[in-house]
Amino acid sequence: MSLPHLILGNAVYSSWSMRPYLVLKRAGIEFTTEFVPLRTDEFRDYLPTVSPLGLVPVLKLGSDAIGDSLAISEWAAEEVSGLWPKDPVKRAQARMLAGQMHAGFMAIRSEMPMNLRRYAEPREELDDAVVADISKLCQAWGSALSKSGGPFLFGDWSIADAFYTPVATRFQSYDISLPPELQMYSERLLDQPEYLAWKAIADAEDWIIEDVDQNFF
Ligand SMILES: N[C@@H](CCC(=O)N[C@@H](CS)C(=O)NCC(=O)O)C(=O)O
Repeated sequence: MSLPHLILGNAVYSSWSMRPYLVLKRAGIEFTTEFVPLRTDEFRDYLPTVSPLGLVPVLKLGSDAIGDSLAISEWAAEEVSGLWPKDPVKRAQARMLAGQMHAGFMAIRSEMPMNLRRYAEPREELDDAVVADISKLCQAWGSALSKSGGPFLFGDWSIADAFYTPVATRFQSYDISLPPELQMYSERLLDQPEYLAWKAIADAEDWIIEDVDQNFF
């Protein structure tokens, strides 16, 4: 049987792609990768042939495909223990926070797109909806970290931390100031070997989506 094969979008912009990459790496699962540039004919022609949803990320397992960042992460957690907290309540809470990132924080996602080429460039003005999302997110991070004592949301690193790593890049890109303990957590996420491996791929990537790259509003 061939290795699991993870099909991904641009490392610079695709936050959904980054998440299962971090999880599979942390799990120590051996896998191959294939990056396909978003918003191109190549993507539009190819993805529907490999993914039931026509989106990245998609994990190919032989003739099967899992096409969603959280579903791929759940598959990894079935293969390898330790990706969710052991304690059932903490595990449910970690799933709650990962689920909230997967389904919510829409203003952060749309108004502060992930762009790993952007560094400490604040937006001129933050919409009220973005400010509200940041405040909700800080509350969620703060309460998990104060309960667990850190260093990660539920003590040991978990899938919930993978799901918030792209947010940490946005905080850095858009120079969002955070309370000191949340700033430390955010920086810690960006100091993990799995993220640094992803960042190295992004740094070597020369695909550009102009309206994201030039959107220095
Ligand atoms: N809920 C999905 C979202 C995946 C998603 O929206 N992927 C985007 C890229 S980051 C995509 O494939 N876009 C392609 C398109 O819109 O044509 C997940 O968690 O994987």
